Amino acid sequence: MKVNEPRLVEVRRNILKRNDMVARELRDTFQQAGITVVSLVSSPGSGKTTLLEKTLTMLKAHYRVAALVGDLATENDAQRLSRSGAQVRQIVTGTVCHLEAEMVRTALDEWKLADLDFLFIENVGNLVCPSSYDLGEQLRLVLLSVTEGEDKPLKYPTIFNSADVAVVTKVDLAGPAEFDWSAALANIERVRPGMRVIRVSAKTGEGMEDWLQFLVTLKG
Ligand SMILES: Nc1nc2c(ncn2[C@@H]2O[C@H](COP(=O)(O)OP(=O)(O)OP(=O)(O)O)[C@@H](O)[C@H]2O)c(=O)[nH]1
Ligand SMILES: [Mg+2]
Repeated sequence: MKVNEPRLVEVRRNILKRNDMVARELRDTFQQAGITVVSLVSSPGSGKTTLLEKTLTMLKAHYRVAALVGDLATENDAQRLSRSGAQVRQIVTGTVCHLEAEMVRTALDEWKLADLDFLFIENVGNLVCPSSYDLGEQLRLVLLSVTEGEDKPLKYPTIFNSADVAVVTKVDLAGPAEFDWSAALANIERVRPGMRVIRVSAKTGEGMEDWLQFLVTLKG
């Protein structure tokens, strides 16, 4: 440790190191179980749960699906997702603004992962904290709704950099929100060159076929 380096920095570094170790174990476990694990990060209210509600319902016809969902408080999102009939568990984080690998491991403790095809993990709505915490997922999605403004990738580059694919949500509202598609796509490209962008409206169903096809392709 460097002289005068605050102790807090060291504590944080240790937490992240420990998280990475647990995440690596989770990734191995998921791989051995043959389960595809997809996590979702975004700002609060950008449509994670709504997209998952539709996704679980539609995938359930052909795949065994489940979800974990993190929030500081309430079981609301788990209740919404449970309506799909999928196995769902809420992780209540209290004051913590992100999910950690250990929380995921504990939540999955009694689950038989080999009996599942897909597990979705909805992170706490936040564009900052979740970016540093690997959850052992195969794919991380960052959602950006058309009502948030096109500049979010530029303001929160780390979350876009730590994700694999961007999903632009609520596209049914693009017109009324005067969403500037070319600016948004250019901003994503600027912070994460080559990033794939998927466009959906969980409300109207626009783009949902492509989205589901993308997920099915992930399974190989
Ligand atoms: N018009 C429109 N509204 C949407 C769409 N998706 C979600 N919403 C609305 O956006 C609001 C927030 O949606 P949620 O799915 O709860 O968002 P979230 O990202 O899960 O929110 P947190 O878990 O609190 O971070 C709700 O009022 C939804 O009905 C969409 O595709 N179109
Ligand atoms: Mg939610």
